[in-house]
Amino acid sequence: MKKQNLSAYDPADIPVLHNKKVAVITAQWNVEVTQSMETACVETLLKHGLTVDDIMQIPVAGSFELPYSAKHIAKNRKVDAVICIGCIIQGETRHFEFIAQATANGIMQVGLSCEIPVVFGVLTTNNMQQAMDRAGGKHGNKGTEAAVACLKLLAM
Ligand code: RBF
Repeated sequence: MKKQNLSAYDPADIPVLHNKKVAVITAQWNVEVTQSMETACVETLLKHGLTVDDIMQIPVAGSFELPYSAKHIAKNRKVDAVICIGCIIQGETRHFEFIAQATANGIMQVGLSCEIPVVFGVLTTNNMQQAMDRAGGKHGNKGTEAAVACLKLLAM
């Protein structure tokens, strides 16, 4: 089966969008990873018609805070979509499974309940190397992919 890697997307597949407001919420745990994803995400949104004023960048403590803040922004600010960026890395304890599960479920629920696109740009990796490989390394940048997913949903 063909591997899905939207980092190498065809720009022609994505319409240029105007007057769309997007919030990019970024967890600050493993910030070297999430910062790189956020930058790639914002650059991609800017390439496809959004302006700096259309993009709201919001830092939150960790990935566990992403669902609540996504819901808060979706309900209280005039945004057309929310992109959640985070990086959860497996440690010695079971925190990984609890945080990853809650974050994924929570983000999905916000999208369904608020009825706007809420994109899951959260890495769940075994180690830092796997995370770096996906944040501008050999597996592309999942921040770019989150932006592409968002733009495609906004164009639906
Ligand atoms: N947040 C992340 O975004 N990525 C992590 O890898 C991560 N690891 C954590 C490990 C432990 C043991 C704890 C207690 C928290 C961790 N968090 C992580 C933070 C979590 O998402 C959240 O910000 C805090 O639990 C406060 O609600």
